[in-house]
Amino acid sequence: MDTQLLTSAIVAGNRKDAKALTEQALAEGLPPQEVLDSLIAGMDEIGGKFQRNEAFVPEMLIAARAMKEAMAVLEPVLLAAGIKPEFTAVIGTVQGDLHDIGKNLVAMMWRGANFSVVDLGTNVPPEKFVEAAREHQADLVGLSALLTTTMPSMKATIEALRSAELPKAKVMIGGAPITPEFAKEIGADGFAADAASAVTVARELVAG
Ligand code: B1M
Repeated sequence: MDTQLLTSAIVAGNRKDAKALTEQALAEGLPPQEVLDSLIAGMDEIGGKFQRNEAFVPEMLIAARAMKEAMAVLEPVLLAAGIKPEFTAVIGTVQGDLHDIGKNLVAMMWRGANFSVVDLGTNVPPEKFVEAAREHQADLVGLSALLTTTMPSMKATIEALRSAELPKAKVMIGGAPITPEFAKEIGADGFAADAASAVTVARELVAG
């Protein structure tokens, strides 16, 4: 089977095809890692389109849903083959902030890039980020904020993470009011303006 078909099914957000083609690829004996790579390529492609304004939030959500269906088929096979996500990320919207649409998109894109993602939800206090980062030995902690009034919660969370001494946990922040300058000022390791670049930045951060 041409794995490009799988990639295209993800880009088109065609969940029926994504599931059926994943089943077919595995039945034909394609290595599960190759199937996974083709699905990730689809998420990368839709992410690129999103950045170029050729696709928008609904298309991203539909692609992520197709990815989820395909992964439900693929995951048990990957597990049986001992293939698991190399990196773990913890993500949440910071304390005081209930906005989660953008954060959910970032989480979906990270999952699409084969990160294991622990989503803590919204209104997450600093100590909960620390606890989760420690428990899951996170490589990456993602903080989202949509309100100017909750930006200080990001600073408090980064301070809590730093004083908890979690040496491998890199911190990325994002959200509509966040700028690269603010990220630098509060000591974040990275900033991403949208869910697609959140994947690029995450890959750079965990690569060291
Ligand atoms: Co609110 N809200 N809201 N709101 N809301 C905004 C953010 C606001 C700009 C509207 C406005 O006044 N024009 C304004 C903030 C002003 C400011 O602080 N500068 C505002 C306000 C004031 C409020 C309330 C205070 C209103 C009130 O009650 N008086 C209140 C606060 C509640 C609280 O959080 N404590 C409130 C409530 C709500 C709802 C609950 C009604 C709802 C949220 C529903 C939900 O999220 N489940 C809501 C919504 C929907 C919005 C708007 C309309 C849309 C936000 C959104 O989802 N955008 C928003 C106005 C607007 O943006 N047009 C607004 C779509 C989403 C895909 O984009 O979240 O930016 P975004 O995410 C992007 C990037 O930012 C980035 O990637 C995403 C995808 O590309 N990104 C990251 C996000 N997180 C990232 C993390 C990363 C990296 C990238 O790394 C970890």
